[in-house]
Amino acid sequence: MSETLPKELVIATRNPGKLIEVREILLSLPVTLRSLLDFPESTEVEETGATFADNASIKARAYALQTGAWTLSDDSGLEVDALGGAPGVYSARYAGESATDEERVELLLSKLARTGDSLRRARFICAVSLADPAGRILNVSEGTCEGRIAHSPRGRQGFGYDPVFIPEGFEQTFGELSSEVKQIISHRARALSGTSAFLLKLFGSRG
Ligand code: ITT
Repeated sequence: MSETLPKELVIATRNPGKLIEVREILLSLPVTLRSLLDFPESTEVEETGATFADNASIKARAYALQTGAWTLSDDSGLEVDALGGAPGVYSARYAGESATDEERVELLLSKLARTGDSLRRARFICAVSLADPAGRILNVSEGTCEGRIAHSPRGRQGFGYDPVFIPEGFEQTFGELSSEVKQIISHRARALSGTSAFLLKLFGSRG
């Protein structure tokens, strides 16, 4: 394990929606939060893993080595039961590499056009991986948010598939619910609570 405690933590994502959510959740940690915007020379890392945890660790390790800093990476996506778990780890590339969030949502809804309410069960999954500056993975935490897919997009909050995801216990989509609600029940919030607990223990044991 690295000799020194992290003073800075790089949130390694190129997704602005994720960055906002991760930043807000980690704000109270005693570290300076950075993003890849502070490292404009960093190059994109290919996600070749079969699972969210594999991809989160591939990105955390690679960006830690590129930036020389403690690095946290999020890999996340949507699993839809009626589609056999798709789009899963391919959530970002579902409608092709350069597609927009709207195009991905449209493709998803078209695949579910004949699927009734009872079969629209889905979940968001997030894995967050933490690497030290030497690229060693020190912690991987996962979180899940169960729900179902709406019949059409609703609301402008959040990002990605949020306008068509209705979390369990609600009738509104994440696009309609306030960001405060999402920041409590989301897959990302749940994964990051594990990461935060790990970091606080690290600070406590060596601070
Ligand atoms: P980075 O790899 O740079 O972090 P990315 O967008 O490529 O950014 P992923 O590979 O983890 O990230 O893909 C995540 C996909 O799942 C992407 O299409 C997101 O829009 C979607 N997604 C993840 N979390 C989401 C959330 O909280 N709400 C809506 N969509 C989400």
